[in-house]
Amino acid sequence: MGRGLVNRLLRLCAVIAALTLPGVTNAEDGYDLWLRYAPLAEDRAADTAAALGPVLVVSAPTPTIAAARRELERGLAGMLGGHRATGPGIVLGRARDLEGDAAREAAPLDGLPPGAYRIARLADGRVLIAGNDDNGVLYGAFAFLRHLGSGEGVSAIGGTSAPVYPLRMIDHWDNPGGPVERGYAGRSIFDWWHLPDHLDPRMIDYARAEASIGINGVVVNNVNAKAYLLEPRYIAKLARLADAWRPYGIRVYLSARFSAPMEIGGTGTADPLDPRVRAWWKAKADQIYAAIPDFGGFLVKANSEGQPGPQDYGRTHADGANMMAAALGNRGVVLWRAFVYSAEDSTDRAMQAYNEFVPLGGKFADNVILQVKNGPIDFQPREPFHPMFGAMPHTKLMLEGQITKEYLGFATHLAFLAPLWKEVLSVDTGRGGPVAQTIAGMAGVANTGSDRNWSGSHFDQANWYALGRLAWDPSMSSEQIAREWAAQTFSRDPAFLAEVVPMMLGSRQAVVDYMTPMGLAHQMGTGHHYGPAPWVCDLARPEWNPCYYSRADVQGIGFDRTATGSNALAQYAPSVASRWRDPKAIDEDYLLWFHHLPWDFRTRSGRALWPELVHRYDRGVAAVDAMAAKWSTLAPYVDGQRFEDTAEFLAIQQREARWWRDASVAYWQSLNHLPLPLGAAPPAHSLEWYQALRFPDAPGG
Ligand code: GCW
Repeated sequence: MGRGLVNRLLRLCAVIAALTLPGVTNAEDGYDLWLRYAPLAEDRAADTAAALGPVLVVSAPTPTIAAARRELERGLAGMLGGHRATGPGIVLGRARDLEGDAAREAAPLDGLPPGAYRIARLADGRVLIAGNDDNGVLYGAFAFLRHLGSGEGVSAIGGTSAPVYPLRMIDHWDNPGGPVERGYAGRSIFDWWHLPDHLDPRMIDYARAEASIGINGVVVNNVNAKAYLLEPRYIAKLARLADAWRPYGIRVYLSARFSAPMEIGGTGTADPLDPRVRAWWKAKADQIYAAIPDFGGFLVKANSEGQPGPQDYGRTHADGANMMAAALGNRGVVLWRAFVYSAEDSTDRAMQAYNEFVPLGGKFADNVILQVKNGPIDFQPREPFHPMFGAMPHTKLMLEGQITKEYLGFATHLAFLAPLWKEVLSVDTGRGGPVAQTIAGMAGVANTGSDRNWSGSHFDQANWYALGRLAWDPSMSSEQIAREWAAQTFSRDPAFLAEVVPMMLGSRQAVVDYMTPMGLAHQMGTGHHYGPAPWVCDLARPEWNPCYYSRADVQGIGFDRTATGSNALAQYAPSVASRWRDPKAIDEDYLLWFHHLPWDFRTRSGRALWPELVHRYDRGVAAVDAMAAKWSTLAPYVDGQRFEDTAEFLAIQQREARWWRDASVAYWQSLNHLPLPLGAAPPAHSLEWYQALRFPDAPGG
């Protein structure tokens, strides 16, 4: 019997078992995300109902406080099931509006940043949810529901929490016509056509989801931006969204095309030092602020991948960013992307952003923040941290992560990304502490779309969730994030969590192993980035080719970024570079990122490099098989629809992990002519078979 059939039978048995168990609803489509507010277990619901009473709002009912109250009522109604809350009430309000015992309990909020909240039990048994501003009240309400929803009892819930970063953003790469660049969850959720006259109610659910994880800024359009989004008709549409999201603490931002003054303003140039251009941006900003008084600002991709920018006029990135920052003044910020690499420059691509920006350190206006991808190339399954972090102490930087899985199997592969971001946030830059301490905020490239489940897969919702939680508190562990997400999204049953949390935590490493083990990168298919294509070596620009990154030949594999090669290593602090300089001492997860090595190089396992690579590919494939097997046992805890959706995706992932492994192994073998290590399975097909595959329908392009 084939593996596929066995898996299907196992799943069928599991579904039948689930249908016979009480308490598991049979079909959920994932629309409710982690805000399902599923009923608590019977005795917990009874206890909770006895411990909680009506919501008593002590502050003026601003739209934000009203939203907090509505959410609490909705969440409690769901989680208490048929029980009525008959205990002491829930006091909800801003710290400064509280009196007596409640005011004393809220004192720890003093001096904390906007958005901070405190949850406490008052002497009379009431629960206090206090914020130091309206948004803090809202975040506190969501936090209280999150704790309950994760399975904690009322008496265990309490404490103070404040966001670590003021900027907690989601960047949409949505094109106004509907397609989403690198989007794998359907079309854009923004209905520009019907705006401003009609607001899709989904926009409110969207705002609830963002607020529940602390997101406070949303860029609504692709960084490969169209100028016309800055035209008055679009400003009116954006204003409607801003009005709808304001109660949820969300400010709207626009990706701005640098050449907009030429394209829609008739300035004839976009030179940032030209007075007409400066006046145009100033007038544009004024026009936007007249419609959206709390407009967040502009996100700009300039002089990168064909986008216009200040260098078209011989000016620097600082000239361009500062010009736009001056137009915004103290009303907003310019998020200037550091993802630049030049069409002409033959320098190692991994070094170009650092070379471009670090000399400009300290030259950016106060309201400019450089948005830097987590690694120096491009959202690969694993990269070392970007060397710009810590290298520009006089300029603000924020970290950009990619929630949408452009290079990690699209929405189909199960890969929980908190460990990827944590790896970067917690690494010591050698220049003023870990990355988390060198940044002013975090942004995540969205994975939302028109799919009912928002994210294209149920488990990809976890990545959206994780980005927000880490932007609130980068010290949270991946384990804690996975646990609270899974409890709210699927089931609070400890037996379920004991299985699903470790599965999530290991999932990203599995992708690294079957796609690009040991520091390999960018081996994906041209353009769409779907599937393996390590053999591609004939594209116009060197750094578009997978072979540019692998440098594989008959002798060896890997990119020499030490002093004998590109010396990208020199962009890191000496303490970091010294950890990575020696191929015998480097963390082998980065081995081939920094070193070109012979196929017989002895790795730490004792195996030579070639068998070690094959071992890692196999380990990745085995990990996916294990995930699928594990999931097949979890049907009793999950509704039928989401169980089956996930099972089918895991089956695809099993197939595609093998494809990645086999195609890669076949290609490396065609170069090194080495036999497979003992016991390793030969690729299922010839190299030519893999090379002939075409994917005209791959999404996200
Ligand atoms: O990862 C690459 C993507 C492009 C994207 C670019 C960027 C929006 O392949 O689709 O463009 O990065 O981050 O600007």
